[in-house]
Order: sequence, then C-alpha cells, then structure tokens
Amino acid sequence: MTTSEFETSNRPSVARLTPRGRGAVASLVIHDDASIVDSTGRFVAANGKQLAEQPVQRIIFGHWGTEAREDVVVCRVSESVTEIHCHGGEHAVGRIMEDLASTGCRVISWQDAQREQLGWLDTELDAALSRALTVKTADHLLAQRNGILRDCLTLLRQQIAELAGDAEVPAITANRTVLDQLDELLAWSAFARHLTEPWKIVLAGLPNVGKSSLINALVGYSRAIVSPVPGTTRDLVTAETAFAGWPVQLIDTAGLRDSSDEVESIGVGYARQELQRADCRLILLDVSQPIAEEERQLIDSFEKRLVVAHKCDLLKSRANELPPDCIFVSSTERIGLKELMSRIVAEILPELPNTKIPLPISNAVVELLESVKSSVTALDLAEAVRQLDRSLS
Ligand SMILES: Nc1nc2c(ncn2[C@@H]2O[C@H](COP(=O)(O)OP(=O)(O)OP(=O)(O)O)[C@@H](O)[C@H]2O)c(=O)[nH]1
Ligand SMILES: [Mg+2]
Repeated sequence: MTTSEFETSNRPSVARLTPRGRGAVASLVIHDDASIVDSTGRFVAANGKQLAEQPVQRIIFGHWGTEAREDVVVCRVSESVTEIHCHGGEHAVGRIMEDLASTGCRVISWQDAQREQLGWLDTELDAALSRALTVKTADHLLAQRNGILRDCLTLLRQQIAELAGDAEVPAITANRTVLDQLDELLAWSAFARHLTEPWKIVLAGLPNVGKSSLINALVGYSRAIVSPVPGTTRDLVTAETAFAGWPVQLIDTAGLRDSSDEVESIGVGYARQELQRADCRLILLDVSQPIAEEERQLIDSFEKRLVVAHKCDLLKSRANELPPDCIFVSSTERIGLKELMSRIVAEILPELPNTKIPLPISNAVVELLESVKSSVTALDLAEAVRQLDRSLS
C-alpha cells in the first residue's frame, strides 16, 4: 500500500461510471460543488439557470456545448456530487471530460473515485465482496463489510494510541498484547484470501490411474479427455466448482513418468510444479494394479496429501499395500465421491472461523497489518497509529 493510494485531492474530479465502448447512455460523476460545471461555460440548462443555482436532487435537462449540442441530463446528487448522463460511446463522454479537464478537473478512474468517496477500507471491502465466488464466501465478506473489520481496526488503533501515551506500562509488555492481536488476525490470511480465490486442488499420479476421469466425475461434466492410452493428458486442465459451498479449482495433470516425448515431459514438469503450489494434493493410485515404487515415493514426498485408491471397482491391491488413510473411489461407478469431497474440505479448512471473527480480506489489508506490526515491533507506535488512521479515513 503506497501513501499516494491514501491521498485524496481537494481538486474537483470527474470519472466515467459506465464502461467504455458502445452504449445508449454514458454516466459521469463529478466530485465538487456544481461550480466546476458552470465554469466550463458549456452546460446550458433548459430552464436557463446556472447549475449551482439548481436545487439538489432535481433532474435537469439541458445540453452541452453551443455548436454541436449534446443533450444531457444533469443531477446534483448532493452538495458535492454531480452526475451527468449523456449519449454513450466515446465522442460525447470525451468532449465533456475534456471540457471539464481544461477547467482544472482531474480525470480519474471509477475505482479511484470510489476510493476517494468511500475511503480506503470500504473500497477494499466492496471490491472483495464483488469478487466473492459462492454464497458462503459472500456471507463472510458481507459480515466484514458490515463493520466487523472496521470495528476491529478501530479498536486496535485506540489501544495503540493509548499505549503511545501511557508511560506507566512497560512498552515491550504492552506491545506484546497488540502484537498477539495482529498475529491472530494475520493467522486468517490464507482463509480470507480464499474467499475471493479458489483453493487449488491438484490431482496427480502415474499415467492412466484415472485423474481425468476423477476430475470429470467431481465436476459432473466431461471437462478432460479420458482414454485408455497412458499419457493422454499433457497440459494442465482446470475446472472450477464448489465443495460444501467453498470454491475450489481442480487441476488435472499429466501422468508422472519419464518420457522421451518433449511435450509430455513439459507437462510432467508443470504437474510437479503444481503439486508444490497446491492447497490440497490428491495422489491417485490405480488399485487394479500392484502399487509401484514411484507411487510409494510420490506419497512419501508430501506430508500433506490425500491418497485416492482409485478404480476401487476393480480392487486387486492387497489392503496391506495401501496407505491406511486412503479413500476408496471409483469414478466410473461413482463410488466414494462424497467421502472424497468431505475429506478435501477437511483438508483445506481444518479450522473454520465463525462470521463474527475479523478477517484480513485482501492482500492490501494483510500488507497494512504487517506494516502496523513492524511499526509496533520497532516501538514506533505513532507510525502504527498513522497507518491505521489512513486506512480508516
Ligand atoms: N474400472 C474403472 N476404470 C476407470 C476408472 N477411472 C478411469 N478409468 C479408466 O481408466 C482409463 C484411464 O483414465 P483417464 O482418466 O484417462 O486416466 P488419466 O490418469 O487421466 O491418464 P493420463 O492422462 O494418460 O495420465 C480409461 O480407460 C478410463 O475409462 C474407474 O474408476 N474404474
Ligand atoms: Mg488424463
């Protein structure tokens, strides 16, 4: 988060609210009293009055410019906000914006306009809420938007400000409690990130163990190519869905084997990379075959993984060959899919916060908390208060 992101200018600004491109109507918002519009000398209201003389909330028909007139509808939404609605497309919008810019109005994006109006924290909260992927994640983000995060940061700011002025309390001891609270908040970073970004579930194993069949069975449609020929999948194939209301991205990978085929080897490289980055790894075994040494090594190379005893409808492996915690699944017979989904959910969400716990809902909020933490650790409490003040204003 840079300081400039917090800075709002007192100079008037104009932003386009409707998307660029063709459209019947375009809308602009101006943050200023109406005098900036009058000072362009371009807006002529049908009732002949200057905009600044028009009452707030009245819808005023008029035109923009004297020669090629553009019909516009203008409304002073409040003392400090005016909206102009004109024809869509680039021409009318561009002309009005240029005229306003030439009188000293800043042309800014709608996101910046929103940030200046709502403040930094509420803009972050709104942006996160707009990216919620499921109803369940939206519930959590809505609770944060409704005050939980702001209340928490306000309280934290108050505690730090009190410590800064309290010579009685030993600084290190007092800071410890604040630091504990910051750590508690930051501990939910990964969960909070996944409210707007799905958990990555990687399916891996030797060729032909049924990875593509399983991804198709889990999403309920034919996403990846299935064939009895080992080495069918080469690239990463992704599919997004939700388990128990939590958003997940399933990633099908090339079967892990040494291959002289260049394309297949690249695919195997991708598969290994994705396995490292995964939030949850599914290692598939084909239990119609004896368990191979490479499969044992693959299982042992990850502390956190779920082992899927796949093609269990053809089970030939002896029970003592299989890891004790494996999940028996058949994609073709649709056996064990529910059990697998609930094991995945338990793996990605070992602990679930209730909707009343404050959450660092974006990377920028995590960065803010980390810099407040650094300031408190360095005993620069005044700086920590300033950082929180800027985010709360
Ligand atoms: N009996 C049985 N056959 C299965 C099952 N799952 C997949 N198969 C069969 O196993 C073969 C391989 O399936 P895929 O899903 O293509 O296997 P894969 O692991 O993606 O293979 P590669 O992409 O080549 O690594 C196909 O003939 C499938 O029909 C299952 O649960 N039971
Ligand atoms: Mg495949």
